[in-house]
Amino acid sequence: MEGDGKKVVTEGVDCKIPVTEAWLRKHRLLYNGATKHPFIRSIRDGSVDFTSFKRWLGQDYIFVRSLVPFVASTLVKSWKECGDGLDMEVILGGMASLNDEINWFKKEASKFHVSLTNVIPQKANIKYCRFLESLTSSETEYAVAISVFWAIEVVYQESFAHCLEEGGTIPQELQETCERWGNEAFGAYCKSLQDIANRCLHKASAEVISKAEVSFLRVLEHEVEFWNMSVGEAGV
Ligand code: HMH
Repeated sequence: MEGDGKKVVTEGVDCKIPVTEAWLRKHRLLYNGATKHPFIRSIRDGSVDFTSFKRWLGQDYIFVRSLVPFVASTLVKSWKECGDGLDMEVILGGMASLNDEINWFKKEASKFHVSLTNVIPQKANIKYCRFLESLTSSETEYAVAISVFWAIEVVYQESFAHCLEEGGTIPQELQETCERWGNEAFGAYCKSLQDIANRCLHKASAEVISKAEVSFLRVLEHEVEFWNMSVGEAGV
């Protein structure tokens, strides 16, 4: 694993390819697994099972709520590290959109008759939330936290933007869901997070870059497990 990380340092820094770009090239298969999962494909082609969609809705509501403290901890790190305060504004915008998301989940859940008050978090969700919680520590470097935050957001952005691409036949009831994460403004916000991550990684030590890469991979794995869980393939 460490050897892997060192290889990226050379690719990412010496060849002047931004570090996150190097990761995306190196881990393309896993990244595509997270962004073009059968669940997402089924939304895109309209064959989605609504039981799965409702399961995803309830579980993601729980996930988004536990994303908030992680993003808050990243915000604190940005405030401590970044002099001009511009990073903090991007992350603050992210927190504001999480607030909107939580309200949207409530509205959407009532539309689909999903009760959010007694959702039992499933294994994949619990594991993902625990992973996030482990990263809220002040010992987690800003470069690691911001890379993770970018990865979490970009997976949803790419997944739902893929549904909206030409040739898709999304069920009308799910159009709003796809637009929520697939819209251009959300894409621009993910790009801002990626730029911040690249800047931090560019200045980071080999050890921190390696740690950030491992965390990036963990996010992709958790995302795949989260989709699997939504489809109903994972144990409760
Ligand atoms: C599981 N990953 C998951 N849920 C989300 N809402 C996002 C990423 C994006 O916010």
